Amino acid sequence: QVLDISWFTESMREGRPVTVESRHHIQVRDFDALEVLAESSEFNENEGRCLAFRRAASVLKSLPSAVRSLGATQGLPCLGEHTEAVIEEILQFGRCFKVEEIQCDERYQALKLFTSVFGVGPKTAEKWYRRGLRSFKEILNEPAIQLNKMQRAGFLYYRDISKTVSKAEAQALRCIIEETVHWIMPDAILALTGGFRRGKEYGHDVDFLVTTPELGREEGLLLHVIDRLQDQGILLYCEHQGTTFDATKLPSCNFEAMDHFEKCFLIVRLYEDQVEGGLQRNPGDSRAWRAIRVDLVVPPVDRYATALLGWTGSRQFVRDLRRFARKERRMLFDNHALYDKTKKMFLSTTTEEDIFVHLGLEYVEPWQRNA
Ligand code: 8DG
Ligand code: MN
Ligand code: MN
Repeated sequence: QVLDISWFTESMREGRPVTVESRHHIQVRDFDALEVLAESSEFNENEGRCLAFRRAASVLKSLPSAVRSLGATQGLPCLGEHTEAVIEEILQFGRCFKVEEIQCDERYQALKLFTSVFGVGPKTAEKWYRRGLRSFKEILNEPAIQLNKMQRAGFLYYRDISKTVSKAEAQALRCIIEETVHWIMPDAILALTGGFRRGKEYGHDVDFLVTTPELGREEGLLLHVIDRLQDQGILLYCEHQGTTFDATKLPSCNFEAMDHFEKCFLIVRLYEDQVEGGLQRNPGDSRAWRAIRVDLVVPPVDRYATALLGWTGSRQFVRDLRRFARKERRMLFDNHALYDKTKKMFLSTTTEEDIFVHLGLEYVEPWQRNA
């Protein structure tokens, strides 16, 4: 089967971001193989190669149907020789030996396991691996290892927060957060962001944006929300970061840069009876609640649109869009602002649509941003 990809290559030639609809997430194997290669490159600090594999995976994901012959990938952009070789092998043998080799590699296995803990990044994981540690048990029994507060929570709630969050659970959390925020400030604005806004059925956490109709009234709101969750007895962990936002700064050129808005990373308790259809469970679980990771971000209202776009993701889509803005439009944009380098001015953005208009792109719906 040969795919008609002319529309696709045309739009890619213009440097447009790849759009991927959420329904394509059911397709597997080739993307999984590329994800293993991307991850392994990340562990080896080869960022360029890591991005190349992720970009190739998102191009494959965006195709209207699965690749069944090598001919079908001819002319597709972003597929380097490594990726071509992987696809060829999978098509021919049903598996990729390089990928299997990585999956059997002791270092890859350890780093993957360690970085699956909330609060443990590749650097810490590497440090533990170099010490000869290979399992959670060894880490927790090693007296010389000092876990920080986030990592302790990561281990404590590991079983719960490493299992997926369902749409129904995200919806239940939305109700809890909404009620809490509106109890404090009835006209506050709350939006569900992240993967669930993109229509995903499952996620690893639930992300929200909170702001106020008038600029400045958001100050102090998040701490109040945190207090209130604490009072309800459902706050299991909280890391609060104050704002370091500077309105005079130009948007970052680094496509990976995190934002400077006030935010918190939480672990929240969700009860069975709050979720329609019940909780996602591990076999043998009998508790009436589970722990869930929640992110709350509070941009000032005049930065709401850029913040919403950034936090809706996907990471890959936003990275592509920023690249397009810089390379094709001489514009810089991040979660804080959109800046036109030719006109040397900030462009005003009230809605996400405004951002696409400024970039000269057709609006891309959240559910099409699953690259
Ligand atoms: P998932 O939770 O279902 O795994 O997917 P997700 O919702 O797309 O991923 P996420 O890790 O929860 O991040 C949501 C988006 O937020 C993602 O595109 C990256 C973006 N993001 C920012 N700033 C920050 C930040 O400071 N920390 C994190 N973790 N994500 C951020 O724009
Ligand atoms: Mn998320
Ligand atoms: Mn998140």
